[in-house]
Amino acid sequence: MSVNASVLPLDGNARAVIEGLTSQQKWLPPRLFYDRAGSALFERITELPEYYLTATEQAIFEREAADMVRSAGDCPTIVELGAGTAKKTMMVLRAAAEKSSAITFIPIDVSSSALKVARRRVNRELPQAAVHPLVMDYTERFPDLSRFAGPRLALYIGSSIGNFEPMEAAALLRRLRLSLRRGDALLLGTDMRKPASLLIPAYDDAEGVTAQFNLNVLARINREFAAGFELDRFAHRVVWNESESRIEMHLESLRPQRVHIGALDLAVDFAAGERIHTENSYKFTPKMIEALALNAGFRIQQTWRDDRNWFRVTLLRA
Ligand code: AVJ
Repeated sequence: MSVNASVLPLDGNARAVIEGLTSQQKWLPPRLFYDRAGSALFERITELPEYYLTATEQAIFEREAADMVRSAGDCPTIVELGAGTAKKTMMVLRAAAEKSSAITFIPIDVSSSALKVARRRVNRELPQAAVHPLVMDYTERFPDLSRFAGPRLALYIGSSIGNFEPMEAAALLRRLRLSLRRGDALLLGTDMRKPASLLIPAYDDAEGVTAQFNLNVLARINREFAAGFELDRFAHRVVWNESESRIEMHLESLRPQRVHIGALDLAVDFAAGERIHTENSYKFTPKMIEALALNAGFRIQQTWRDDRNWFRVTLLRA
């Protein structure tokens, strides 16, 4: 395989594609799912009957948002990591707006199309809130929040933290902790461990939307890096990894094949049955949440859950 021939510095996505597809165990980072098409597919996933996560967390927020904001205390600045279209966030924002006279909402996401929807939604439903969307990859760097009034409430919901391995997740929250001040708060949403018979369908739905979402990462590499992936030569695979407590998504090559990635001057060989590991989605126990919080320099203040105990929202205090 050859190296990139261009003299231009490679951006983070290009570097990830090269690193991931030239590794022994091939992988791609889950943030690559979220281009315009992928963000739209993710929105469809959240509406699938099998994908219980969104509706379950939504129900927790519907019932408890006022209590969460009461426990968090006065927080004029609300910052959300991986905000997406900020649908679930509205309930927290509304409750916060009732307590603080002026609130500022800073949604952060890698998807600019999703953030446009978020901004429009907040402007329409809560015109008194100031919105400052930031298009950035929060795994690479963190925004400077010092110019925004404190205390701050950070939101990291939807079990997005579940995409990271335990060490990375702790490092990410530690970095978040450093951009906050002592006394600031974090609401963390986590999908809880449950039987594989419930987990697998959530990631392998009958309609095949999650399969499309997974395969879209190859379509994106075709579009953005002039690659020649043929999508019908790969299949969506879902694995429950019990010992690691995570759902894994893979793309399996259905035959031996070579794929050229023009813009990266790269040729990638696949054996039949070889897989690209595209996502981990950790499923938490209370102990895992506790370890994560303590590792990152937060203490657990309060927890809210749904009636089935499938999902939790935990208030952490910096
Ligand atoms: C947005 C990371 C929480 O892991 O459940 C949905 C992404 N992947 N279906 C998840 C996802 C496949 C989702 N997170």
